[in-house]
Amino acid sequence: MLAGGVGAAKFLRGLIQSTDPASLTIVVNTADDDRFFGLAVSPDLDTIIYTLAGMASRRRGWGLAGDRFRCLEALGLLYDDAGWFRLGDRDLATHIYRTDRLAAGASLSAVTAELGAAFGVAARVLPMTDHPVRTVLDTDDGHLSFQRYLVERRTRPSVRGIRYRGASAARPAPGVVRAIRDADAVIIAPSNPFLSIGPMLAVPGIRSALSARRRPVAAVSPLVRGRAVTGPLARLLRRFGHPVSSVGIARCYRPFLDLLVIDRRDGRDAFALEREGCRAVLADTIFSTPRRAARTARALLAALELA
Ligand code: FO1
Repeated sequence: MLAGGVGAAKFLRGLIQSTDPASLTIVVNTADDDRFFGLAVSPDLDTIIYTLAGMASRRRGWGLAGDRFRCLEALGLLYDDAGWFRLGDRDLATHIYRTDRLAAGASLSAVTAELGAAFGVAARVLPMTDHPVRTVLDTDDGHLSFQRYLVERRTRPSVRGIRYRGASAARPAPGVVRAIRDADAVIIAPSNPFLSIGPMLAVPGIRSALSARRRPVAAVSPLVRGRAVTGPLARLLRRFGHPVSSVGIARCYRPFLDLLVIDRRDGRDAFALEREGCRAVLADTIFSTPRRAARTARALLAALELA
C-alpha cells in the first residue's frame, strides 16, 4: 500500500481486518515531515504505526488515543510560536526517540522499523525515502511548509503551485522498489494525490516501478461526489486542470492505474473510467468505522482476486 496519513489510516483499519497484517508492506509519505522544538516529526509514519498498533486517536485521526498536551502547554511559556501543531505528551516520546536515533546516524527506515517493532506492528512500514523531501506550497500567502499550510493556515491560502523539495535527489528507501515490484497488488490509499502520493511519485524509481508492474495497481478514491472527506483536494484538482471527480483521481495515476474503487454514489463515473482504461469497483468509501472500511477492503481484495 502507498499511504499518506489520516485518510490512508481510516482505510487501513479495515484492510487489516480483511487480510493478514504481516502480509502488508506500507510505503508512507515523508514529505509532511517537519521539525518542532528541534524534534524530527514524521506525522504520516506515526499515524500509520499508531493505527496498526490500535493506539491512534479515533477522534482526531492522528496522535495517540487518550494523550494529553501538558508538555506542549509548558512549551507555550517558552516559545512564541508553540501550540499550533499539537504534539501529545506520549507522542513526544516517539519524536524524541526518532531524533535521538537519527542523530546517532540511524536511517529513517531503521528507526521506523524499530518504532514498528516497539508498538507491536506486524506489517512492514517503510518511509518512501531516507532522504529529506519536503512539500512546499506556493500560495498567495507566500511559500509555506506543508504543516503550516494544512494545520496552521487550515488550507485557507490559495495554492499556485506545489514543490517536493529534495525529491529529485532522493532515492527510494531500502525495500520500497522491491515491494512495489513483487507485491500481488499495489493499493494506493484514499490519500491526496498531490499532497500525499505526489511526493512519492516524485522520488526517482517509484513511478517507474509502478509503471513496470504486470500485476494490478489499484487505488481507492478519496472523493465522494466531487468532494473530499476532508482537506483541499477538490480545490487542488481544479487548480491543476483535472476534473473534480474520480476521473480526475484516475488521471493523477495515469498510466499505471488499473483499478479505482469509487463510491457507489459516483457510479455514473464508471463508464468514463473504463474509457480511460481503468476498471471501476463500486463500494462505500466513507470509512467512518473500521467495519465500513473492512467491507470495502474485502470488495477490493475480491476484485483483485486476492480473497
Ligand atoms: N493535524 C492537525 O490538524 N492538527 C494538529 O495539531 C496535528 C498535530 C499532529 C501531531 C503529530 C502527528 O503525527 C500528526 C499531527 N497532525 C495534526 C496530523 C498531520 O498534520 C496531518 O494529518 C498529516 O501530516 C497529513 O497527512
